[in-house]
Amino acid sequence: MARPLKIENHIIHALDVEDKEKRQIFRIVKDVSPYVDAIKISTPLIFRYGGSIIGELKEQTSLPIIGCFKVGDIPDMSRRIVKIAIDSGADGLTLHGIVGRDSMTACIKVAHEKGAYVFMVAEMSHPGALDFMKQHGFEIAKMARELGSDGIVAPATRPDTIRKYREIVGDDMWIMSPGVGVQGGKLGDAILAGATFEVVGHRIYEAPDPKQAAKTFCSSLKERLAEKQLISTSH
Ligand code: BMP
Repeated sequence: MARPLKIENHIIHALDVEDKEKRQIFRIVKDVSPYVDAIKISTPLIFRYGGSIIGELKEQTSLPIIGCFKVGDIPDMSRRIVKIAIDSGADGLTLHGIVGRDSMTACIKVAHEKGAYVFMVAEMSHPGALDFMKQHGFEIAKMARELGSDGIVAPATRPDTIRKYREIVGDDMWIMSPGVGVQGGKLGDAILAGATFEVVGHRIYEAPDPKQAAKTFCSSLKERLAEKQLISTSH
């Protein structure tokens, strides 16, 4: 059974550190865990260390590990990717909604059978998302809701759009919002617009002291939310 994703700090750390040695990676995970709600890993870490790294990370933290593999193949392959990622220890996964309903249905089915959760990417945070993806983001979010996805991914770099995403998915789905920090998103903007979690990568793992960086992100975000008296979005 997957580790539950609790909403406490509203921050997910993107642990994109395949260039580091394992002992450094484990140190970061231990240090940042009190200040974030989940650890998100991506494909480069798996290529470097293999799928067993997920289990090793889980020995360092009690937080859930989200495999940000943006699964987006034909239904049969998508299902197999989701299955093997969860069997390797991933508690949650990201899926690429743009590939369509049949693949997403297959992913969600196997993830839920195995007790894991999924975030469907509706719109990405980088400028290239404006080429094709943004035009379909709201439709993808609607599909995510209809298919029973647990959450969506929407950009912290365009916080204004988050309001519309929240309207579409309702109050009971998570919105994970990447793009805070190096991509230009400002800490707190996405949450104040309706996101559940903001994703922070570089600004934590590349900081001279990742623990201090995570602690500062956590307290700054809490202060900002307290100013606006925001009540946590529950799942
Ligand atoms: P950073 O805070 O260092 O920019 O990291 C952002 C993380 O969020 C990366 O792991 C990236 O793959 C992920 N991400 C993103 O930046 N934009 C998206 O639209 C979707 C993502 O998963």
